[in-house]
Amino acid sequence: MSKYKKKIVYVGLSADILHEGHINILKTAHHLGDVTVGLLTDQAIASYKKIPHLSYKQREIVLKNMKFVKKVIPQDTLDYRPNLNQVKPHYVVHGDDWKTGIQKKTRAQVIKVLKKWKGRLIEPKYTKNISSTQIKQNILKVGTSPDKRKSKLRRIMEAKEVVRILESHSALTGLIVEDLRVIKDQKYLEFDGMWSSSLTDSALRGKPDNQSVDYSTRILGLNEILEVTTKPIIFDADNGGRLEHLPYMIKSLERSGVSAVIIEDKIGLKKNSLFKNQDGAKQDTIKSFCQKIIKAKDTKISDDFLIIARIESFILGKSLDDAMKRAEAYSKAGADAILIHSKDNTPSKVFAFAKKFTKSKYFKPMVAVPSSYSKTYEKDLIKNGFKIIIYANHMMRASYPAMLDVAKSILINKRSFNAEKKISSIKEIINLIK
Ligand code: SPV
Ligand code: MG
Repeated sequence: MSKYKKKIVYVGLSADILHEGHINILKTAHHLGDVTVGLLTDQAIASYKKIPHLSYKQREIVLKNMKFVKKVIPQDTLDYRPNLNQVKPHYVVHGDDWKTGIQKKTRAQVIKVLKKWKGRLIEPKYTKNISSTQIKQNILKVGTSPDKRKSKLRRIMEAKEVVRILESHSALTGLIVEDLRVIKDQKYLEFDGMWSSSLTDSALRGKPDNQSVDYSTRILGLNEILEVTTKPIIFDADNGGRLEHLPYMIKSLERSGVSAVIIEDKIGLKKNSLFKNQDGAKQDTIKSFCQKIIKAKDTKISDDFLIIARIESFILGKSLDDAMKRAEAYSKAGADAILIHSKDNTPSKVFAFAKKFTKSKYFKPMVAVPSSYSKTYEKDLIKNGFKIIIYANHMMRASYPAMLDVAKSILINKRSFNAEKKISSIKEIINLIK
């Protein structure tokens, strides 16, 4: 045994998919001293890239059993400084790939904080042609299992400040949700999942949003989205239909890997909630709607599948008290989250609801659908306590005017050339799906 105390070496890792590049880093770190891995939590990872495939516990087990690793501690933020200030390592080891890109700032912070105790940053050369992000892309191409997909929504809800959902009515729109990534202000932005909307599923088939497109047809369409994506799906189930039929729909959705179903408390011939005129639309009694929630809860197999109750009180001109009474009752009946809907062009009613409900002992995560109050920024929804934001119809609304415009242009110009600058080239479309 050396009489000198071993040096402390800190390595921050996600360790979702371990490859030779990580082994190289850990080996280098191990040569320098005792390795403490700061294992990035789901929250820390979700702040700059996709939520990991494996849970924190699963990733921790792998690392704890590696010979190069002495200790594993959670790193709750992408920022290394809180952990470094505690551990005060002699060395931090990180691949040199973070000199550019989204982690550049993090690197600068590490160098600065290490100076306080004369610690050093060691940066082994990045192992070429291997990256876990690339491996993950390849795995995602193969697909996912229904259980993995289903559990993702709950995990994202725990890991992220807010869950951003975009409407998807086709496999192609599903691919947009799946693949689109934007970096703004050093932050990595993406949609977390898809909304299967009754409105756009109906419009796609040239039918009104009044349940004339049945669940079986919609679930068949959903399968095409499931085939090419891995992100979670929230299904708009209108009012869930008859109590006796509800279990079949719940079972089909859960079997497919859908993460959540939203059931609204309206009865009678269904009308879209954003119609100005809601004459004839009725709200279910609290008792009868709670029976639906209980039936759905009893039917589902896994805790990962969420039952979300949607309150239509504001749509039907009812009071905040009515909405609150319902929210508490639905929560008691077992709803996992509450969607409070409104067709006003300001969020004042849903925010008034949120203010009360966040203080209730029956509080459950809240869902917003800011279609009519679209000027509202996500940050304000977050500040008011909303956890899930659904952009409920925007892919359909984007495609229709674009198609109409091109169709008109062809008619007017009697050739397609004039429309070409507005549309994808044939090459783009061919290359879109590899
Ligand atoms: C849908 O997208 O079908 C919805 C949301 O249910 S809304 O259109 O606002 O009713
Ligand atoms: Mg709907």
